[in-house]
Amino acid sequence: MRLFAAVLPPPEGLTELGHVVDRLHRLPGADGLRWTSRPGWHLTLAFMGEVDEELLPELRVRLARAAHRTPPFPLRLHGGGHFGRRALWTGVAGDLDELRLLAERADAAARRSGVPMEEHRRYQAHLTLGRARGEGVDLHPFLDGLGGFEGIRWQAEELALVRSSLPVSGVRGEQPRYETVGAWPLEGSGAQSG
Ligand code: 2AM
Repeated sequence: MRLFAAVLPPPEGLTELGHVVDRLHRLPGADGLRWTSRPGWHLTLAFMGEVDEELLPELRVRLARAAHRTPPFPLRLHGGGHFGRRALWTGVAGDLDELRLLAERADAAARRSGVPMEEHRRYQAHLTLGRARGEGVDLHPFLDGLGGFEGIRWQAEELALVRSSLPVSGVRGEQPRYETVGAWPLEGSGAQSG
């Protein structure tokens, strides 16, 4: 199954972001983006791709350990950003060091469980809001619309393992379905350890 590790913002944070994205939908050019489905909004920590079922027990144990070592930490959704002309996202502020460390631990947990992980890119925390349907989509109006966005502050308290099922229908705009298949509380004491 196709899996990734993530932090899931709380419903209040997502509702608030939803109001901002509603406004983006009304901007000219909004049809040029495939907007991500709201129930699936997440902050990816580590993307694993297809994972062999037989690796799951060990993966779960190792993700639990990663969560156990990480203390809860504050985050908020913040502003906007983009990857080239392809992806529009909202960013994150707060304890980004702890978030990055959790991402590294989730990546290491997967790797040590035997999941062939891609080479490390610099971790850029983001929540994808839309992807360009084609070339030449101007993301500036949407970035402007996200510019002043400051979400509520919340406490990241859980590491989630999410299953992504890709659409098979071929219907235009259909989104992957996301299902949380595991969640472990962050229960570190705050002293950083590997
Ligand atoms: P994205 O939002 O920037 O596309 C599920 O697909 C999640 O894993 C998405 O948040 C996606 O990030 C992230 N992801 C990271 N690397 C990926 C890859 N190679 N293929 C698909 N998704 C990837």
